[in-house]
Formats: sequence, structure tokens, C-alpha cells
Amino acid sequence: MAKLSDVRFLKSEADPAKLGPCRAEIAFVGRSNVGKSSLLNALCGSEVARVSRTPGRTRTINVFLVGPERWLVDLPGYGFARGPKEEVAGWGPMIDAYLALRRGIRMVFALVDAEVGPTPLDLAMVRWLKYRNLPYRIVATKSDQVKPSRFEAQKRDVALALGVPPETISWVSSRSGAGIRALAGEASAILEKAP
Ligand SMILES: Nc1nc2c(ncn2[C@@H]2O[C@H](COP(=O)(O)OP(=O)(O)OP(=O)(O)O)[C@@H](O)[C@H]2O)c(=O)[nH]1
Ligand SMILES: [Mg+2]
Repeated sequence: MAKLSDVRFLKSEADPAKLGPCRAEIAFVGRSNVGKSSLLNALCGSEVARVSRTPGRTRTINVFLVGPERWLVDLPGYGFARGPKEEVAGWGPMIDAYLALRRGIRMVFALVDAEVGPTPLDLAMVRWLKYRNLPYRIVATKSDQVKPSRFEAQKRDVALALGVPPETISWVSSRSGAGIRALAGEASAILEKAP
């Protein structure tokens, strides 16, 4: 019913209140440039979502259809400087309203950079997801950037910084493909299970 490889772009929307109904959706949140769009593409084995070196590539809520009323939702990133002085302090009203309004959210993939670890804003986002009672999974991205000799220690450190058991974090690389198959399996299972 939900087949990630059948992905197609559905719509782009700036106002979460106008997104329309959906039975089950998985949202991708994280800092700008952390690899949200790349991960969505890797999970689907497709290039549907736009990727860029420049932070701030995704500026609206981009919805991808993977089954009848089954969505993957690529959100704009938070925490990048838009102007010389203007550092974006939070994740902005668009992401806020999206997470608050959508009843169909079955999972939030909360992305953190595997090498950098969680930033203060990442920690605030995770606290907020907990506060909202939203189901979430921490996904450590760009794991190819972590030195193999450092990998085990990094897994421990990132889990410690986030205050979660290490085994609950998915370590993935959209570049090397590490961890992608397992996470894709999880994503389709979540979307299948929804009524
Ligand atoms: N080394 C490495 N680079 C990656 C990986 N995934 C993404 N990137 C690179 O990181 C940059 C940002 O990727 P995006 O997928 O556009 O990131 P995003 O989180 O969607 O960014 P915004 O839309 O700006 O919020 C691009 O240059 C990607 O090629 C990965 O697994 N490994
Ligand atoms: Mg993006």
C-alpha cells in the first residue's frame, strides 16, 4: 500500500493549514543542510526532492506521495542565517504550525548531523517533540563523515547528548547508503500500519 519507490511529488505549500487531509505522514525535521531532502531521496531510491550545498534549499513544506493518503513531508530546515546579522533563533511558525496541526503525523524523523552531534536547536526540537507527544526517531545523518575509528564513541556521545538510549538512534548515510534500507523498511511499515 505504501511503496517508497513509487514516490511522486504531490504539492508544495507554505501554509500548513492548507495541506489537506492525509491518513498517515512521516515528517523530516532538522537543521538546514543536515540532509533531510537527501534522506528522503535515499529512502525512496529517487531524486524527487531538491538537494543543495547551500543551506535553505527547501523553503516550503514539500509533500511526497508514497501511497493512497500516505505522505513523506520534507520541511524547511531551521537555524541558518538568512542575512548577515539575522540568525534564525527557532524553527519558525511554518514548522511549528505544521507539527501542531497535522493529526496524521505517525512519525517525525528528527535529523542530527552524525559528526557535529546535536546543536542546541536540535535539543530544543527534540524537547518540543516530546512535549507535543509526537512519535519521533532520531536519525544521525552523513555517517560517512565520521571516522571509522571514532564511530562507536560518537554513537555513545550523540546518544548521551540527546539523553536517549544509543540503540534508538538510526545512523544513516544518503551518500554511502549505510542504514538506509533499515530506515526505509521502518518508514513503510509505519505508513502501512496506519488505518
Ligand atoms: N557526506 C554526505 N553529504 C550529504 C549526505 N546527505 C546530504 N549530504 C549533502 O548535504 C548537503 C545538504 O543536503 P540536503 O539534503 O539539501 O539538506 P537539507 O536538510 O534538505 O537542507 P535544507 O533544505 O536547506 O534544509 C548537500 O550538499 C548534500 O549533498 C550524506 O549522507 N553524506
Ligand atoms: Mg531540503
